Amino acid sequence: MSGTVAEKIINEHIVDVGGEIAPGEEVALKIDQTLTQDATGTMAYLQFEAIGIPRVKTELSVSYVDHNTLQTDFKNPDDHRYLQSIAKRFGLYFSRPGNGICHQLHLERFACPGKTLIGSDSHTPTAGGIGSFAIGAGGLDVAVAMAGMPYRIKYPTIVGVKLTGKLPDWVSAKDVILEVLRRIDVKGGVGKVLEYFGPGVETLSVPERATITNMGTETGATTSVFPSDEVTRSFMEAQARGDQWVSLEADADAGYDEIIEIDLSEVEPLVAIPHSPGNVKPVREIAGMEVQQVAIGSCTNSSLRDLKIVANILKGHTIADNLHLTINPGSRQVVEHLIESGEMQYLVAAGARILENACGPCIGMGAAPSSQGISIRTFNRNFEGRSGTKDAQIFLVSPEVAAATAINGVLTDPRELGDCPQIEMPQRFIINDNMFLPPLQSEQQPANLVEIMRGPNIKPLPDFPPLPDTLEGEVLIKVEDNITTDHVMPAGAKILPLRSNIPEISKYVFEAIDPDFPSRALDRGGGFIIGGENYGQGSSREHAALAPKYLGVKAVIVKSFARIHLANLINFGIVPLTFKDSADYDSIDLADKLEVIIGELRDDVRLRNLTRDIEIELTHSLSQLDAEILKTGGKLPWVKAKVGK
Ligand code: MIC
Ligand code: SF4
Repeated sequence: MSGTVAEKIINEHIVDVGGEIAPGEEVALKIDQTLTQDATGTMAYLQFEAIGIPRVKTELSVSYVDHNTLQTDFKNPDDHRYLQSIAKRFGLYFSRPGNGICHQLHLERFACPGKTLIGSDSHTPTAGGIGSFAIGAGGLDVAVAMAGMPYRIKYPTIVGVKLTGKLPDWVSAKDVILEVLRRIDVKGGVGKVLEYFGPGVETLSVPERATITNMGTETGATTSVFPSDEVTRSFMEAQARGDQWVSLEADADAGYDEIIEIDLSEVEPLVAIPHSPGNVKPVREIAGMEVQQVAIGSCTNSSLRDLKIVANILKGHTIADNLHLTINPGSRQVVEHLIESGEMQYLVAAGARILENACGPCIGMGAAPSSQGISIRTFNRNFEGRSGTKDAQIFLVSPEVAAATAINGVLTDPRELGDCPQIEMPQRFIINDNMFLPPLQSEQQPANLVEIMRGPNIKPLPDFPPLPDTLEGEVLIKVEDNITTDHVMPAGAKILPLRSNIPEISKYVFEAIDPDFPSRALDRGGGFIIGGENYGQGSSREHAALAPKYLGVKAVIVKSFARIHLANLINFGIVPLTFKDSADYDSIDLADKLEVIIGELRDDVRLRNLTRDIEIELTHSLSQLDAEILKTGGKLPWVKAKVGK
């Protein structure tokens, strides 16, 4: 059967088709690989333990540590110890802190063309750069996949992004994905896969492709994918993984549901301005703005290619007096190469602060900007407050723009710097896997003797009772469009260490918008959240569902949802409902008393606003299985019942 790359991988992995195979219909996919990171991982493995399976059933599962790397007290190191013992006990690879950022490492060492991967991190589609079908999911969905059960997605619409031409000097992969975001914005990808094709593809290396698929997440897409071609083969050979390469291209007669065309030779340096990755402008339009910080790194732009270009732009310069420059390399392999080639010296000599191989400032783990600071970052998200400084302004750019800005002290279009340095990539990467602890083989020490190390920060999961037919309570908060999971459940150095302690982390729900929310929710015995379009965009963190659940949130009623958050709400027994008529959003206010009759969640749902004495119709996108899971109280009790049988 002819098809696109995405169709080929999906069709090869379908284990169950809900109805017919058509966009929007649910299909269940066999999952070959999983990944977790530490900020979502502790919860995912607590859930995996609760399911009660003796060993992961995937081909490969990796537990990375890259988010919670500040060790200001016992909490993060205790969680890391827990993760290490879990990996040993249940048959996973463990990537030790300092090894690097999960997505960069997975691309280098494990991702394979044609394989399915789900990860408890929204930027898991980074592996799409190598031709893997890689999807971000909540931790519980990853736990369930590790237990060998399939992962359900709505069969996506496949958007073909046709690349022609070749990028000019000073323009790079980040500008390509910013161009995509400029065109389709932060919800233009919902329900879709962005599949890249055309003659421009072969001009991009695998890490450049991965920058593009990584930040496809910001469009709301289910995933993004590139074909696996000779460029992929060379990358895998250079990583000593040539034997894992397979060719994977769309057939000549494959049809895309929609097509976006990008002539790479026409792309120019772009910037996403505060506070959305979709607010994209040419750098030249706002160049000259004074900057207090430049931060280079993150899973979008921390590959060897990216840091080499930065090093060679900075060579012989000193960073401007008015700013500081931080650099987080994506992996230790990147660092080892920069040391070997001498390029690390250019970075250090220019005045860069070399931070650890981890997410770092991207998730507010240090290097917060100054008050009202302007920070130019190569990252993927510029949501308000995410940097750790509420009134900072974050601008997202390519490594070339970041380096040029670090030299000039003002936002700079790098084309002003004259000739673009040329970089040389190694034929073979330095392979040193000593920061990965491989899974125990069954003939080694029996895994069930491995002691699981639980620190006092790890609290048991809350209970999830079945849902009644009618939900009652008051409106606890009413929010606007594009609310991110960073709004619902903030991250940063202070809150992230509480990820394995739901009662504690719940105290910060909606902290930046309405700090009284947690106490009000508990006081009122729970209730409802009302929101606008694209509610829950951004991360995969299930805490944005788990913590509101703990506070008694019964349903979230909005104009539309982002994909991963919608799944997380279902997983934790919060009913996700949408207005049948968006205008009804205006007929509900804070503190209104509501009655929502959900019944078995088969059909539309009636909402009675007791305060205003009106009734409105709500609807939902729940499959029969979703409805069953919700009524049981969420996915954990549902899976436990299944495994028990
Ligand atoms: C993010 O970039 O927001 C995170 C932190 O990586 C999250 C995961 C998390 O909240 O732990 C994500 O993107 O899924
Ligand atoms: Fe880490 Fe930032 Fe990437 Fe999230 S987006 S995985 S915090 S580097």
